[in-house]
Amino acid sequence: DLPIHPDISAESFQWRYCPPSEDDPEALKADVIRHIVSTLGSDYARKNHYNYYYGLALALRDRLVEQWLTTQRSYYDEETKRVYYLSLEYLPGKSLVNNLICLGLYHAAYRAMADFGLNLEELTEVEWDAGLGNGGLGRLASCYLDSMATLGVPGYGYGIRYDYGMFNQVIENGAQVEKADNWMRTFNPWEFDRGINLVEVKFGGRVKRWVDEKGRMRNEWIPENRVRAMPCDTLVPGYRNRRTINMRLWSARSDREFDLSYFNTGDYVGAVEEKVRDENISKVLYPSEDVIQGKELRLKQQYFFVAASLHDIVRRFKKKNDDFKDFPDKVAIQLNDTHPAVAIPELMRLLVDVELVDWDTAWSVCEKTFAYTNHTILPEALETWPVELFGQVLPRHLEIIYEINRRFLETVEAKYANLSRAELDERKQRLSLIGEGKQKHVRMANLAIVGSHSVNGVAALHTQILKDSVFKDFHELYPDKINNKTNGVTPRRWLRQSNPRLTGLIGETLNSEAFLRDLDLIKEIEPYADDSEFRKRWADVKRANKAHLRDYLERQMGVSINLDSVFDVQVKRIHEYKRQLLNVLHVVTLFNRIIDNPNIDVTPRTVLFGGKAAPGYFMAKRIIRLINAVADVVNSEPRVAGKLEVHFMPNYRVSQAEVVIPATELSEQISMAGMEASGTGNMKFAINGALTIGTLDGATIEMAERIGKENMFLFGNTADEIVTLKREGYNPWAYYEKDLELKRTLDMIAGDFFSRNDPGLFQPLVDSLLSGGDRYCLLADYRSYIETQEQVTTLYRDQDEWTRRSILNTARMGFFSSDRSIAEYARNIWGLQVL
Ligand code: B1H
Ligand code: IMP
Repeated sequence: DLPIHPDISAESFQWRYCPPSEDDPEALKADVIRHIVSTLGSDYARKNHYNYYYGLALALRDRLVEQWLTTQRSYYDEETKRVYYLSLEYLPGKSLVNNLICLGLYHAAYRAMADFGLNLEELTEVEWDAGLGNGGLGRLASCYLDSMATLGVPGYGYGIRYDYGMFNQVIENGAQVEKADNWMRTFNPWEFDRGINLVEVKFGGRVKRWVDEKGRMRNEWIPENRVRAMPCDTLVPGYRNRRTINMRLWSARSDREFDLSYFNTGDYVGAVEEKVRDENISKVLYPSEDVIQGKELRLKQQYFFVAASLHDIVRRFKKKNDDFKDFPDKVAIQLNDTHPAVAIPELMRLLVDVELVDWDTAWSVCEKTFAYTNHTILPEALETWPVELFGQVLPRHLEIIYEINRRFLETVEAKYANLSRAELDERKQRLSLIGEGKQKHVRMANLAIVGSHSVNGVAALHTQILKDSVFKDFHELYPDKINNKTNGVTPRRWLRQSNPRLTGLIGETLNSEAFLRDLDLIKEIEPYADDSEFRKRWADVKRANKAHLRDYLERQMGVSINLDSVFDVQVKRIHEYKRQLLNVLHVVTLFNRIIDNPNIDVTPRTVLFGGKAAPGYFMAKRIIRLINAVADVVNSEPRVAGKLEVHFMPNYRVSQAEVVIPATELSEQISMAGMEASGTGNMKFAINGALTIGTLDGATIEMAERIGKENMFLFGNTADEIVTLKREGYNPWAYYEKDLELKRTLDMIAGDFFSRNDPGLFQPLVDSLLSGGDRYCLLADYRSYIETQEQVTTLYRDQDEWTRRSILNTARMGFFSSDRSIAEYARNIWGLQVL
């Protein structure tokens, strides 16, 4: 019989527990051939990967669209409440294997391709990652769509179809270079462009006011410019449940073809230029997670997709309803951070100006419809817009925001009538939707909080920080609004797809694949942690995954890493608060110890880094250069050979994560406590059996509560301790002066040990830690990190115990399925009953 993976036997779980689908390989083969000929206009006799990838993808799309039609019709027939997830970012990665798994067709396709003389795994290399997001926030949106489809939540994802997604990262001379991600260069077989259902979106202009025949004050937006939004649907199947939902991404299309005035004046080129300018709206994803840039184009992107989406939502509502009071019973809208918060004034505009609903009713509809998820407490990432810019792009919305604010501050006055005038004014200033200062600005978070019935954080600690500090005043005002929904990840992609070997072992052991739908069931492998035979098989899976990563890195970057070393991995966006630099300090410390003591009994380590820096983020880019410089020195030093190696893996993205995570033994989650809202990489690693070295931050805390602290490597100051440390006057110099190993490490970096040919290159990094005040307290956590890394080294020598803990980690991660997160959103925020 055919093996699924070179090293998975035909008797394994995958072979036996995938219930046979109705589709046999023969039917699939016929469809693939038909698409190669009729859709691609190509010759099926040419057995190239390109033809067969597209042929197979289109054959799958046929099946997806059939499921989608029945699913959507059932929503209409049952008049169910729908959930709209509005997000400026999605990170689906590749779709082929995911869709095969969800349709239950993986085996049929594997056999079909084998019959053609092709290997399914190789076909997947034709597909490009859909990288329409920065990182965690975008990938979370994709996991949530997967879970909505699987749980049968009537959900829709709305967003932007960027022509250029997240840039591709290339490393040249140790530095990050950004290359445009031209993912649309080739035809996208997963998408349906709906060129006839264009929606008009307006920008700029002015507001016309008049009193109508019934004596009503009317406001009408007279725009300066109109752009059209074209919907492109990507179908998202549930896991083997015949349900399919969709992600609807809007692409900007100019309206100018019909603007005859240009042609009349003979300015043809001018007309085309303006057309291109309009279409720029959906041209490119902003590649920064950390600093809000406040660019006009970004505001236009936000309004563009919000207006088009709300138009669609209202259209769908109106098919079966006519009273807008019923809107919140039929529609829930989740705002993925404040990026789509302009949806609140837009719905007010549609209701009040267009549908002529009275303000109070409209406002009550808004509050009941919207819910807002916050993903960050970084002050520089809290979104604000200069009032002037906002008014130029969205004049009517600015008026509406002012009116929302006027009424809101009135309720604040009433509520705090007992306060002194001065205290009340201060409180109003803090709560106001409009911030004063050098320049007046709209505070999008305040708007989102006031306009929503639910505000949620993404992990328990993060939510507590929102209540206690970032949104303290709002929490006092609305004690029931702020709530927690701890993030989760989909076990379909982050276990079944990325780690077929481990999935096979678990499935075979439990004699069921039900844990892929109900991850709580995975706890049933816990007793096997004490079974030495099982532990051996578990360790074999990890080793096979490590070999797979070694081969991948050999192909991608021409290095061959040591299979007998502990794979120590930090992959995530490069940011100072995530403290990749602390990891580097450990590497340099280890390097020094080995050089000092050639007979030292170390556990061999391979330290792997990956992640993109925002193109304008100087420090993050310099950290990448340091990692590469340290790697150069370490990897070419014969005295540490076989004991320590370091690599920066270029272009970290979803498909790379799928290879790296299952091979990882030590997961680095070392942000300064209180800074990482949740993290989701932390969950993916632990589900795949990595042990975590980490701080008590984000969802790592909740992982520790379930996995048990004794099965993780926790270190460093807690969030409370960091607050105290800073309040009492944190002084990094004190640590530098009293810790000789730390001093030596920093002196080497500042003293050009890693930058012989580029003196001073890393001075800014060391300055940020010393004279710069060390905002993220690396020095305060250094010693505890180093000592905890020593514990890692010691435990790794006891492979059996390491494996036992690895099994316990996986077994206790059931809570972190995105199915659990979505079920909580559905019950507590969206008012849906799920199972
Ligand atoms: C997260 C962002 C983010 N938090 C601004 N904030 C962006 C902010 O384009 N922008 O302007 C884009 C993204 N992303 C992450 O969300 C958190 O840092 C993680 O801790 C969290 O796990 C993830 C999902 O909740
Ligand atoms: P939309 O909800 O209008 O975007 O349509 C999505 C799909 O749902 C359509 O292609 C139809 O298959 C189905 N659909 C749309 N409207 C109705 C309806 O009124 N009754 C049943 N099915 C519908």
